[in-house]
Order: sequence, then structure tokens, then C-alpha cells
Amino acid sequence: MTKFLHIADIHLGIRRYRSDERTKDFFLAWSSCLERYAIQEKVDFVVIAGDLFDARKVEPQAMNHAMAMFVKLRDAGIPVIAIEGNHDSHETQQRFSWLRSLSQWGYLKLLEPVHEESGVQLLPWDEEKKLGSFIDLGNTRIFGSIWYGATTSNALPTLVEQIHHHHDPQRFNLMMLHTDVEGQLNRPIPALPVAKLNELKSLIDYLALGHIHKNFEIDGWIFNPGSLEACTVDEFANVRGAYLVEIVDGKPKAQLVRDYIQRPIKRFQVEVTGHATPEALQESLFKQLHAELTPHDANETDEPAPVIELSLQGHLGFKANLLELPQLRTQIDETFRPLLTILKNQTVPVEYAVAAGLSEHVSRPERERRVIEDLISRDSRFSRHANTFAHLILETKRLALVGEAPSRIVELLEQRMTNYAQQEAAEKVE
Ligand SMILES: [Mn+2]
Repeated sequence: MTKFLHIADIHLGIRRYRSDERTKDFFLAWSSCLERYAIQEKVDFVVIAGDLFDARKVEPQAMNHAMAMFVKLRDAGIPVIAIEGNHDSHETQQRFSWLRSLSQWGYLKLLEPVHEESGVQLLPWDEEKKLGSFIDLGNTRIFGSIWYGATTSNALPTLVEQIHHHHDPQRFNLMMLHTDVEGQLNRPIPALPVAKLNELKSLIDYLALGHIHKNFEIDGWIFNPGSLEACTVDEFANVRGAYLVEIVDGKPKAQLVRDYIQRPIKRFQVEVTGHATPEALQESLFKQLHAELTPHDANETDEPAPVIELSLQGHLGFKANLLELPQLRTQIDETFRPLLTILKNQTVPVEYAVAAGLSEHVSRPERERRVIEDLISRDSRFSRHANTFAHLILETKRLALVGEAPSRIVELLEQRMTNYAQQEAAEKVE
């Protein structure tokens, strides 16, 4: 029985939050994942579906991180098959890349389609030249591709045609592809439609994807493990891991495995509504944190210090500049000693908190009146008569909507304003 490990988007060498520790996290994820799920599991091979490195100009430390494990895998007799991702692709017009060098030195086998004048060619792996587009390992045929980006849709038909030609119905056919897939990201960018990928379905038994940093699986044959670690703050919320796959009766039995070293994240949502002063908010915030979090103590636990993420939500009861987030962060860092604290301010400043606290059952006209009234109240010259002016504005709108002539609307407005001024004057006399 064949068993393999599928990983992607390891991003060795990534630098974030000016934290060297965070860079090391990516090595720990990579090394602990391979120790546990490749070496201990005695897999037949490992596939890396792109973005092993965070950048094509690989930092010395990142190369050390990569080599530490390539040597171990080589000693364990486990071949590594890889493709380029968008982060570590070779420069066009450039013959050299670190992935190509690693392939030449025998630490991995980089699979690349060959682009000739006649079009794309898939060539079998040549162990002497250490070059090729597909390779046979036991009963598995593995195809590589390159990062096509926005042109994936255009490149796919020729690739499908080539795979038609080279796939081996007697074997388990695996293909690695680094791509966006439609419906998996909430970004308004063109992504590859699943219908396009389905053209490969009759030819490929396991499509090993990379690129999107969260886990997903489609129809039991398309697998995207997600990145090994979270590359950005937003990615902390994603499910990610590696696929440990057994080929049973020619079908993949893929299990998402996640039990390797990852930096823990503690996420909190803090409701700011109802706190009239920064002090009151701070008190309640720390009460909430203390209830759910013990200060990290490196002498007491082997667990790495967590990343704390705080999202502040709701309507501020005081001016936004009184929130003083840098001080708040320092205080959290000193109290709980996390690796780092990420503050997300999603509060609505009191300055913009119009129609705050309105029940959802309030009718649309009433809601509209409240918004206008609140906006008028901001101006101290009119705040005393916000209600009157709100009605006046709504009346103007109503007249305009029923097609009243502009001159007539102005006339009415003038009339109301005169009444208002007279009323004002009368009040002053009193
Ligand atoms: Mn990536």
C-alpha cells in the first residue's frame, strides 16, 4: 500500500511583526510536521505543492531550515517531489532558482512542464539530468506544473491534453497545481472555476493543490491542505494542516492532520458598547481576559506563548482618540506575556454613532428620522431643534419625491424657516 504526505505553502523565511520567533515558528511547523507525519509514518514520498519558501531570494536561515529536513528525509529514504509556487517561482528569463539547485543536488525532485516553441511539453523525469515534468514512484505517477497565475484558465487546456497523453491508467495519477480556486476565497479576483478543473477528473486521481492558505477538499479528488502556519493575522482563523494519504484500491484516503507544532492563538471579541469611559472599558476588558487566559510562564509550560488577538466591536461611548490602543497593547503584553498582541479596532466612533441602539423592529421611516436627527444634533447651533429640522428635511424629501416643483419646495421651506425664526425670537423674549 502506498502512503504519502501532501503539504503546501510552508513559506520558510517569512518575516512578520518584526518577530524572529515568528520566523522560527514556520520552521517548527515544517520540521515537526515532517517528523511526525512523514518520517514516523514511513510515507513513500512527500509532495510539496508550491511556496516552500516565502521568497525566491532565499535567506540563509530559511535555507538552513529547509536543508535540516531535506537531509533527514533523504536519510530516511523518503523522496520529496515539489513544484514552484508564486512566492518561490524562478524569474522568467532566469535559468537559476534555489528550487532548481536543490533539485540538481538531489534533495528534491522539481517537476516542471517544458515550454517549447511548439507549446507545453510534459517530459518524463530524467534521473541523470535531474529534470522532468512527471515521475513514477512505485505505482504512482506524479505530474508537476508551474504557477500560471491569472493565465491558469488559458494554460489548462494544453496541460489537460498533455496529461491525456501521458497519464497512466495502470497507475495512481497525482498532479500538483498551485492555483486559486473559485469559491474558496472571498476576494474579488479571477480564480480557476471548478468546472475547468473537472476536465482533469477522468485523468487524475488526486489533485494536490497549493496556494490558498486554508483547507478545502472538493469531490474526494481535489485536496488543498492550506498553509502549515498562519502567514497573516486573518489566516489565524483558518483551518490548515497537511494531508496524510493512503492509496486504497486505487482511491485516495486522505486525512487532514494538524497535530504538529503551531503557534497557539487566543482570540477575543470585546464589546465596547455601554462603557462610558476608557477606564470602564479597560476594567471590563481585563476582567474578560483574566477569566479566559492565564499569564504565560515559560518556566511552567512547554507550550509556546500564544498570539493574542483582540477585536474591539460596538459603539464607543467616548471619543475614539481616548481609546489609546498602543498603551492597551503594552498593558496586555506585560500582564499576559504573549508572543504578540494584535488589536483590531472595529468600533464605531461616538462621532459616527448615529441611530445607535435602535431596536431592529423600528420601522424604516423612523430609523431614517433618527439618523437625520442624530446628524443634526452634532452641530451645536441646531442641536436644540434637531427634531424640528429632521421633520423639515423629511418633508422636503417627500415633496421632491411626489414631483413638487422646486420653486414650490423652496417657497414652503422659506415659510417654515420664517415660522421657526419667529418662534425662536418669541422664546428669547420669554
Ligand atoms: Mn502561499
